[in-house]
Amino acid sequence: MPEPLPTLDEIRAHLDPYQVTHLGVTTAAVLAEARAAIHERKAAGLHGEMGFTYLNPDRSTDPSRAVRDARSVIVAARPYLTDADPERPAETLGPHARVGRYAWVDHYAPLRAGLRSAAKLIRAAGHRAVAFADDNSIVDRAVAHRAGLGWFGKNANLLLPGAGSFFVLGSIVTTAEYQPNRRLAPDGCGTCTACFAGCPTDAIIAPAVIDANRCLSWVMQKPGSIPHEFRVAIGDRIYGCDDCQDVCPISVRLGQRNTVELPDEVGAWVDALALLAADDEWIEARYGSWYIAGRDFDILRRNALIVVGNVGDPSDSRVHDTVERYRFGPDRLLAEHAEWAAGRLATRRPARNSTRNSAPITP
Ligand code: B12
Repeated sequence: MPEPLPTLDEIRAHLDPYQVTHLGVTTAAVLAEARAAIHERKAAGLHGEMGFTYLNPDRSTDPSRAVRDARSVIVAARPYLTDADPERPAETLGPHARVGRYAWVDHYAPLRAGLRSAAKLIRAAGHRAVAFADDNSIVDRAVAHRAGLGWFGKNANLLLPGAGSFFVLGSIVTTAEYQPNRRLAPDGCGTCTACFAGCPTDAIIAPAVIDANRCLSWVMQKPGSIPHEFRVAIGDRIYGCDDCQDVCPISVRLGQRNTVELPDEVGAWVDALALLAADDEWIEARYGSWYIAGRDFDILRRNALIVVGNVGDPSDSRVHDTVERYRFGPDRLLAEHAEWAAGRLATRRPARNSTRNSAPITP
């Protein structure tokens, strides 16, 4: 005998310990607008050669390709804002690189665990049900939007009414029938354009449209050489960029209503020199949950060299020795970035008789 199908309220209660704060339901119909947008942006080159949901847009915008005969998509949001941000380590400890909030700890792991556990309850009732979060199989924001969880902000993030955008999203695609949402969340951005001005690389080219070629989040994930025009703008970032959310008055103010507690060990800052001295195993043990194309950890070393150039102390011998080691090392990509870092450090060296000791970090 199958178990009874859990109600949405029972699923909500089940997800509570996983700190899922918002839940909605939509049908498994094709995500036609997202499909059209992906095709258009791909044709216009705005995807910057990204794979993910752009790999097979017809699949990632059709929930029934993820789960045969799917009827419903239950969409969940989990906050990742915290009450207090870890302080930047002291300058004497060497240059430290900034990590995007969503990656300070693995926020997807508890979200996936909760959704998988809830999917199990639905399967026990005799239905198919599979959990997805940040997976190539489904466009998370599009299902969340249709489930009424939030509106597309001008910064492209999904903003939850009364809560903002500092949320990760995930879903359960199932053959079970749940009552779908019929009302989309109204736009809450109004006339605000703070994110346009706040993006360090002008990557927001129209409301809710990102040119991934310019979005630092992708620039830092993409393999290969980092275009020169973005290297200073990267500043002290190594993974992720929060600027379009950090300048969003709604997300900053309302985000405080939904925060998560973090463990004592949080990866908000990366010791750039330690990373540049480490082997792949060390890097994987600490940052293995990040998206790193091909598990090629030189991508992080490359980013760390940019950070060292931008914020390292030009008179610190540890900084100098690290950059020189890479400059004359065997890897051409890293040597080229180290060469750039050396040049950048030289421009930031205090001029004789000058009181200024660093150039501003502006593009
Ligand atoms: C590819 C991707 C990226 C790419 C490209 C992002 C982009 N905006 O194009 C890169 C690597 C740059 C990236 C960066 C980030 N990402 Co990302 N990323 C994804 C991924 C894998 C696929 C997204 C996708 O397919 N987009 C397709 C395009 C077409 O959709 P869209 O950009 O949302 O566009 C919609 C709107 O434009 C709307 N629309 C169309 N016309 C119009 C017109 C108007 C006026 C309006 C208002 C809307 C509108 O319709 C479009 C289609 O639905 C998802 C995970 C997933 N599986 O879905 C995570 C995801 C979107 N990312 C996420 C996060 C957290 C981030 C970062 C904040 C991480 C960081 N700190 O660096 C940044 C934010 C950058 C930004 N401002 O978007 C979260 C977003 C959560 C949220 N609350 O929105 C997701 C959902 C992952 C998750 N499961 O939680 N990401």
